[in-house]
Amino acid sequence: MDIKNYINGAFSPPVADRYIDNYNPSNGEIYGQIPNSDAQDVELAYKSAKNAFPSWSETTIDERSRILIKISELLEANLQRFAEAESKDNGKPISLAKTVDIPRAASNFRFFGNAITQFASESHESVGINAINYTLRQPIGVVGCISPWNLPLYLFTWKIAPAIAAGNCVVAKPSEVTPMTAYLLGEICNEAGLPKGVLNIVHGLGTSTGQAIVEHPNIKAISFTGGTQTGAHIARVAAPMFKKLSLELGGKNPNIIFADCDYDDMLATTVRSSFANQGQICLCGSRIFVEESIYEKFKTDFVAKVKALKVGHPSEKDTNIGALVSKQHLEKVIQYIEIAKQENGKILCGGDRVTVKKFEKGYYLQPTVIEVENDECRVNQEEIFGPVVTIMPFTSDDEVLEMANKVKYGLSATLWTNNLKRTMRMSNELQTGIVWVNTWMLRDLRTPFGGVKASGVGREGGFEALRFFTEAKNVCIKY
Ligand code: TXE
Repeated sequence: MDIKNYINGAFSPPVADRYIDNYNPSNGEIYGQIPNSDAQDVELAYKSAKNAFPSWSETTIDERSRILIKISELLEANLQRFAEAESKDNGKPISLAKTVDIPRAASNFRFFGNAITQFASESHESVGINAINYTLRQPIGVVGCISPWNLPLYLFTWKIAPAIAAGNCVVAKPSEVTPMTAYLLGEICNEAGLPKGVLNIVHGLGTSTGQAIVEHPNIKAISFTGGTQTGAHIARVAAPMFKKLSLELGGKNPNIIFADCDYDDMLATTVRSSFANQGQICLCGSRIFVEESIYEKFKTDFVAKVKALKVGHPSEKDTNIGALVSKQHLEKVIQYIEIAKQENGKILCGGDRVTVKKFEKGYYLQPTVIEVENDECRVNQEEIFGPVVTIMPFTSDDEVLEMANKVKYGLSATLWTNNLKRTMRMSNELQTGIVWVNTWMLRDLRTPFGGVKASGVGREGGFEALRFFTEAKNVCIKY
């Protein structure tokens, strides 16, 4: 299926008529073409957004809210179709797309459709000098949203929904690796009555389409989720133009397991936090630290559970692990398994490609558990972003805290313990934007989401996102 750009409410081919192949990771075959848009297409998208802005920014909150909630309902009504498209484009099990990706994309629109009706700003009375200050929260204008391939529609809408709820118009680019559900979203927006030009979607490579969005002098804010290197590059390009930036980047998250935890719950959740979405979630707990007294037991139980996971075609109901997103990504992950071996890492299970019958060219890999000797080896420090985790024992709170913090990333951490004192100390001292205690990826969309250190700058979610997508203006009236 070939796809087109969505500009000013219409579907159009790229001006230069250049395309890139779209692969189905489950069988390695090309199944469509996507536009490789350039600066001319981005300019068209920008103009359409700019023209829509005066009217959209003056549209009542009730009306914006109504349209966002309508988009949410239409996504829910099209759940099966969107889940199939997401699974085919990305390689993820259809069961996951159906229970997580698409419902969550719908929630994003519903959530921000509601949140905007509650968003308020402050006023400050300057007592004794007869002055009152109030803050306006004005939409920025035209903003850029650039998203990755791991949770395609889920992360795309996580940016777009707050941007348009706050009254902005958007030029958005999904990952060129997984463009399909973003393409389908255009139809839904038209059906929901979103005015033309409020959302424009341009497809293409990061280095051409994405770069043109970031370089555009009048796209005043960029919300980006993707790799840390790309984030650093975007920051360099955007800084001289003083753009507002929200960057959600990589992670290398510790999963810290104490002997006093609820063992069965921890074990089942740890399988998920290690391998959900083939390990391709920035929140996956890819470094597992286990208290020495339960280390051997955990190792045996965990490896047994991981070996029981079924790697298979994404459309099959009992598949736990689908295909990795692309050939290049599969090769990158395999390379890390080789690095682990050179570093004396012990492969406890997995490590090899899987051939799925009838889909021999698909990008399948066994879920892999590597026992490492020290926490400073490369596989324990660098983001692999695949179905690969490391495990090692620890003996004290101080030791594990130090190891947990000794990486360049700081997105999230998971803690398994029933000790309150320990919970409080650890969650205060872990250098991450998110700490989960006795759970993983339990999301409340009102909470701030994002990381510290090389995991990015800024926070998404709730009012944080609405603050990002608005400019605060103070008005001071003397009376
Ligand atoms: O991401 P990129 P890649 C990590 C993960 C992965 C690595 C690289 O470790 O292996 O990043 O993945 C667009 N100007 N994460 O290379 O390139 C690109 O087109 C503007 C973590 O696939 O960062 C896509 O839409 N845009 C992560 C988006 O950026 C540019 C999720 C992300 O792609 C651009 C994905 C440019 N110059 C990967 N270059 C997470 N935090 O969840 C690329 N893009």
